[in-house]
Amino acid sequence: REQTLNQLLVEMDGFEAKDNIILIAATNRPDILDPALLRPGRFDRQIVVDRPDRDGRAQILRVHTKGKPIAKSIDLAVLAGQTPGFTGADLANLVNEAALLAARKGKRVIEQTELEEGIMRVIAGPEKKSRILSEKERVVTAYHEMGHALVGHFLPDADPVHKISVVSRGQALGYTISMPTEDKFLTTRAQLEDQMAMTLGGRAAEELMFNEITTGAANDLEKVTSTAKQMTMRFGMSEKLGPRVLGHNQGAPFLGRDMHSEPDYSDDLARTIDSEIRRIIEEAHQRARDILTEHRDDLELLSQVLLKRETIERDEFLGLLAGEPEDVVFAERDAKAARAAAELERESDKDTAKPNKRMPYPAAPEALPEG
Ligand code: NHX
Ligand code: ZN
Repeated sequence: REQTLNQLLVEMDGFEAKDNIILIAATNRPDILDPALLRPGRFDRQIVVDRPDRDGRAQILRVHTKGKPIAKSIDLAVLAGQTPGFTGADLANLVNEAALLAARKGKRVIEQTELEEGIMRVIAGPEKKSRILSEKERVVTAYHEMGHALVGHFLPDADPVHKISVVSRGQALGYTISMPTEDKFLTTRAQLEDQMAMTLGGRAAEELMFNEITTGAANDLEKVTSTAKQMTMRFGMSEKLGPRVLGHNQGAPFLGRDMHSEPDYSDDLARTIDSEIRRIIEEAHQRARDILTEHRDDLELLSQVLLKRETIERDEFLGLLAGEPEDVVFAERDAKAARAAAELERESDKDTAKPNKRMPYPAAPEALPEG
């Protein structure tokens, strides 16, 4: 590595102003670059490539859908709005997944359903229909997910609930997706607190309904612990500790150079940090329990609907909470499913007559990791 660096510096020193050579390089470890590389006359401009914003995502989607048969009804700006936090690679991936799905179904164009499934695959991985849960596990999963959803719904500063599902995807037996309404650059303390309560809503629902807890909340607990730790040690959000940073590498936790360096605070402060992290998590946990206790009827009713329907979309969730009967809430989806089934029937008849009228590029279903 040293030799590469030295050779690079030597070569760069050979440039004359008249050579018209611009050298561009990229790294995802800016923290460990040798300072010699960044001196004037060497790499002297830095362009930070952040995650794209909504407009950036629309433009990236334009690039990745070029040459792919996208239905005319698809608005890439809307799709960009449905993918906050996605990177360019995520967007490329979602379009590719959607194209494969459309091809596999023998469709001529990629439609909204395929794009939505593409989004879900990027967020949570492909569906694992083959993972068969026991009835008890399905029930626990439904209550766990509905716990997240209800706590999120009743807290003003949590992101709105987008989709709730007990269909396995990737590592997860179920999931609740909440999404910010717009790109966020700053997060308030209230937002972090509500987000933590929502994340603990799954475990809290298990406690209230079954007086028993499971290993399933592991990932939720990791998220909550990390948030509470950052609030205390990085964002100065503990009144007891004040607006200060505690510990090293707070700027880039995963890029840290010296992972095992000494703490920069006393043993005494370490105890306070621990107790603050603990207090923040316990308060979020208690808030989740309070909300679910208050809305226990909703929890029971909606969890049963979730068990039956497997996935609940935002509008359906709001309808059910407003007291609309299940068959009314799902009328649109049921009608659409019936139409799609009829359509598929007709399409497959046509395809047998004219087998060449399929999508122009090869479907590669065997390339998809599907459980
Ligand atoms: C297992 N998975 O490992 C099974 C397959 C509480 C109903 N035996 O919190 O599925 O138990 O709201 C990355 C992402 C472990 C790493 C997810 C490591 C999940 C998901 C455990 C639902 N939904 N948990 C959830 C869940 C599990 C796990 C992970 C991870 C459950 C819960 C996983
Ligand atoms: Zn969970």
